[in-house]
Amino acid sequence: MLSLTTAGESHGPALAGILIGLPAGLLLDRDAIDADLARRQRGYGRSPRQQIEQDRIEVRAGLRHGRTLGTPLILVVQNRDHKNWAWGMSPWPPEGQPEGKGTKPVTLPRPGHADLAGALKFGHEDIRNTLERASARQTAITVAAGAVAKALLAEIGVEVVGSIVEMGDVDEAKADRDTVGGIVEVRAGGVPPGLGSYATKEERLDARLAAALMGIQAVKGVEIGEGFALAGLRGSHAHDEILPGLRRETNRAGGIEGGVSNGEEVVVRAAMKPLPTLMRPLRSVDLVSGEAGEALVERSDTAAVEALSVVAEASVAFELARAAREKFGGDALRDFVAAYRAYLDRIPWQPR
Ligand code: EPS
Repeated sequence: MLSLTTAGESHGPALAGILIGLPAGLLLDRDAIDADLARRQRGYGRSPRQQIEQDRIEVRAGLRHGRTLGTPLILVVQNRDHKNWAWGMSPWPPEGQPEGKGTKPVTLPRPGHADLAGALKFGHEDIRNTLERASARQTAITVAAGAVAKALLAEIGVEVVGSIVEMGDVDEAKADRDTVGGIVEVRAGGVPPGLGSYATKEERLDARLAAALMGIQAVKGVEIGEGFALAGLRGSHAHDEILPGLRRETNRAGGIEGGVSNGEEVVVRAAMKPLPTLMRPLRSVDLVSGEAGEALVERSDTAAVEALSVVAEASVAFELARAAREKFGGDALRDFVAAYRAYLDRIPWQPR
């Protein structure tokens, strides 16, 4: 089984991920991973933080001479901004006067952020102890792991691409010191039928993709194929007729029926709310004094919809790779590919 565990605070020393279950022998291209990390950082409306960070992947275990060993892969991305928070985010602060950023406790939670719920849940008096991990900074590791997943999927001809469907007007919002959200779409071509299962709800591919996308910061809605629009259609217009050669003329189901991929393109969408850190803050309450006030104002993105399209692409790729690994197994990459080919020999379906 493929699994990813991540760690890291936004302004801490580094972000890390441990990816377990990759077959041995998979070639990983450092430039391809770095290219995805750079795509995530670009985009309209990003904060000045992105001029400080220039994310580069470091691999600390599980890779030798560019190929996976079949052992845990440790991915690391350094936080260049950490030098400005060296005392404030130090695991063990040095003796002497606190200096730099992050020394003053944050006590005014931002509506829409994890600030209030996180501080109450974990008993944090300084909201920074919540917001640092809740931050979308950690999606850098999601993207690195997604790039690895895409390399595995490429071995069986699966390609995953994210794009923007809709986005608010960034220039206008920035002038108003406000933020905007948007909608992104991920399409995966070449996905063979049979990934995921209807046997239990945990195995359903649509449920897993929805959880993966909903797990990304600021995502408030997910749909598969025509999603919400299907609710208003008649059955005769909502499904994809099966034609000779097992071809379909429509793909309203978004490539998934009964929680299982059906051989059509997998299509998923995610809706992102406007980011909750506002330069013109909303009303809040100081958690220490109990007095009414205005929420924390921090450097923030006006929009991160382009970044979301890259993170969503990575998240979908990871789930599809996980489902493919379950279906085709393989300690060695060649076993994985051989099982895929044997399966294609058995079923009347060919990739387009
Ligand atoms: C984020 C706040 C901003 C974003 C950050 C996510 O960070 P900072 O407070 O350092 O300006 O830039 O995103 C990233 C750092 C990143 O690499 O995507 C938040 O509160 O979620």
